[in-house]
Amino acid sequence: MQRNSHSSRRDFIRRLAGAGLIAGTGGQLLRAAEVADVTLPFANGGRKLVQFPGKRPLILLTSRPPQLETPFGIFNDGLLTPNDAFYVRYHLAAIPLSIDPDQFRLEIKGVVKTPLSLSLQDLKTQFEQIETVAVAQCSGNSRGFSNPRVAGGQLGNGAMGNARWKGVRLKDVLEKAGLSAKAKQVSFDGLDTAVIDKTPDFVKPLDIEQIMAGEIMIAHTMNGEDLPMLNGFPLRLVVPGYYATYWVKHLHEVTVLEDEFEGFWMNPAYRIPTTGGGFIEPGTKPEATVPINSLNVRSFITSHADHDTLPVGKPTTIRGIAFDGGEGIKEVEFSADGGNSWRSAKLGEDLGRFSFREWTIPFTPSKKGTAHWKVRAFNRIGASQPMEPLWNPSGYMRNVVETVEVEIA
Ligand SMILES: Nc1nc2c(c(=O)[nH]1)N[C@H]1C(S)=C(S)[C@@H](COP(=O)(O)O)O[C@H]1N2
Ligand SMILES: [Mo]
Repeated sequence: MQRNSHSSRRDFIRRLAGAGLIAGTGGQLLRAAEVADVTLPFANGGRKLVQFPGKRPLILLTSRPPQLETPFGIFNDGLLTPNDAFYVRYHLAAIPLSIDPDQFRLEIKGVVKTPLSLSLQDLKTQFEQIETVAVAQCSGNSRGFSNPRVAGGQLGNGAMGNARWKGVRLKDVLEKAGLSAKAKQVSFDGLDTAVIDKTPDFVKPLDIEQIMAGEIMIAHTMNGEDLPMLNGFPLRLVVPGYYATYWVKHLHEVTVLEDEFEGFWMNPAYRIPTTGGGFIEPGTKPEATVPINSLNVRSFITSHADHDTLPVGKPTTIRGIAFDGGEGIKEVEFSADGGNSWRSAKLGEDLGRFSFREWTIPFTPSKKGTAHWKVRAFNRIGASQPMEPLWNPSGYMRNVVETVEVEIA
């Protein structure tokens, strides 16, 4: 839908006109068309494929606020997730549906020497432009597979995506405003708001030290186009290697703080147990928690899905993706026999340590029957994935070694 900021806004509004199903968002109406039924592979996994403005048909979790998951097959089409296929997650029902890019301003305030009010033009002309390919993954991606089941959006594996983000360093913008020596954290607020007063506004903070490392970006461009409206037009925070809960969309207020930020979306929400890589004994309560932070290691087979049938004796190529929180993927192994024996896969093009990494392996099925294919990845510091699923009460950070069950005929 994006050609430039103006036409993207017009297109968005025009597309609202012709559609079917109404997905209310606060005061305004967002219309989306129901396309088909799909089933995710867990109890109550029946879903609709629904087409929202600027999006191809995606798996509907909730319409108010919009929560859409990417159909898994799309991850086999290429390493970058197309903008119109990228998942959507909001917490608050009053989301912006049209934003005038000429009027839009990003405010930098709090303990700074000079508060700034930056237009999109200012951001694109006054600061060095940088690019990073990075995976955005929801903390609760794959939550629907949790056993015992847990509360929260029952997501399959499609609440993730990999994009080439372009924008400016958050660090550069803060330095232009002039940081106080007392600065401890920075908080980020987007234009979406709650419909009910009692619901806390979605605000997330990050530590100054992390920001000063220079990787965190205020992004205005995604895969060469304006951000889609539903993915945060016109600006979003990109925090490479961190769960997407920190990647604040429609970012319009950046506040430098002397104290630690305290808010609902940091506590009690989005916390993980301090022990066991964020996991505890299934069904128990954590003794202590910390805010969720870096992505753990994951890998998937994308070329084949459960119940695919393959002819015995015929060579094929198995393909997939792997990623982690930024150490970088070092090795991917594939097992055709349920994890008894493993072979190294070939890694594809390296788009950077925060990106999906492609892997492929040639394989010829040698005997008929049901086969359990598995894949596991290792990062550069030797971290990998558990053979059995691990658990926490919020269903965050699932990274079990995935299995695809195929029939060799
Ligand atoms: N303004 C705003 N930003 C937000 C959120 C939100 O509710 N509002 N949700 C966060 C969460 S939990 C996720 S997983 C990602 C989803 O990004 P996407 O919709 O572009 O896929 O946005 C993050 N940024
Ligand atoms: Mo999320």
